[in-house]
Amino acid sequence: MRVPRVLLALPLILAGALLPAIGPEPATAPAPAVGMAHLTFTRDTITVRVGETVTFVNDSRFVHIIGSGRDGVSSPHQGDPTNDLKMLETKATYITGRWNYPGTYHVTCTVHPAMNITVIVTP
Ligand SMILES: [Cu+2]
Repeated sequence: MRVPRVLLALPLILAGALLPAIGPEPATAPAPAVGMAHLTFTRDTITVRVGETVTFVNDSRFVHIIGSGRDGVSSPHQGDPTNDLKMLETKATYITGRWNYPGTYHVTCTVHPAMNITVIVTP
C-alpha cells in the first residue's frame, strides 16, 4: 500500500509545532517585522499603507503555518497576499506580497489558534 508523502511529513510538522527546537534562542525579530512567541505574534495589529508588505520572522522555537484567517482557521480573503499558507521554521522570514487594497485583514497560525494579528491597510 502506498502512503501519500504528505502523511510522512505530517508527524514532523506537528512535532515542530508542538515541541521547541533544540539550540540557542533565536534572535528577536527587528522592528517593524512581526515576531512570533510560542503561541502569539509579538503584536496584535500592524498598519501598513497600500503597496507595502509585512515581514514575519519566526523568532520562536516552534514551527508556525500562517495565512489569512482567524483563530487557527484558514479563510482566504480577496486581495489578501497571505491567502496561501506559509510554513515558517525557526529563524525563517516571510515577506508577504504587497497589500494593494485598503481594509482590515486577519492573519492566523493554523497550528496555534491563539496566534492572530490584524493587518490594517490604509490608502
Ligand atoms: Cu503557530
